[in-house]
Amino acid sequence: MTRTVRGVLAAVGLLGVVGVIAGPMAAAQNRPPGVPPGEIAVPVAPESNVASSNGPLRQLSPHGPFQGARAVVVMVSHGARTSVRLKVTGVEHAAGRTFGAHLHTGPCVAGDGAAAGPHYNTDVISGRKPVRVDREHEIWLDFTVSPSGAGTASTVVPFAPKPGNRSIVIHQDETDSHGSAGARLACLPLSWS
Ligand SMILES: [Cu+2]
Repeated sequence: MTRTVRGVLAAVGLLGVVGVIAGPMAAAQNRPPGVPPGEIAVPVAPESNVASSNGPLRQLSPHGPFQGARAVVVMVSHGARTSVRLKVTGVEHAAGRTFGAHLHTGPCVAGDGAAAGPHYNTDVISGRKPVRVDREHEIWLDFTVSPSGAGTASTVVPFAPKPGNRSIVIHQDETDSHGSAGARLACLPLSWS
């Protein structure tokens, strides 16, 4: 197993998305013929795709509550099913508040909220009409900040987002039924190919 894969699996475990990889991991216990003892085959690729990102949030609003905050996001796709988990830390002064968060199509550029583009919507990307805007067709990760200044969110969607230089954008408000969540406050880049 490469260092990269081990790192990603550690991050996945940390975030509690282990259920997603428990199947393949369990399968690996039955060593296929030809795999020497002491080596573990972990069939993560090609049927699974893992993308992750971990670091300081980039600020999209000059005096937003996410100055100095960090986030980690892990996205695991199995065929047409994708699990995404987000954890934000370092927002003690916003304890109790709920923020909207989504996967957006464009990159995460500090000071430029528009660069992130619209929500990643699987109907829009695949040209299906009418476009449905909900948590089944977009990746919504709203979170509420705990007293210790952390927030987590997870979602499972029935599609696999296409690769690109994308971002998780955190908004000022909870996401409403139309997918709106107010001003863009911060973002975390999420790129995969
Ligand atoms: Cu958004």
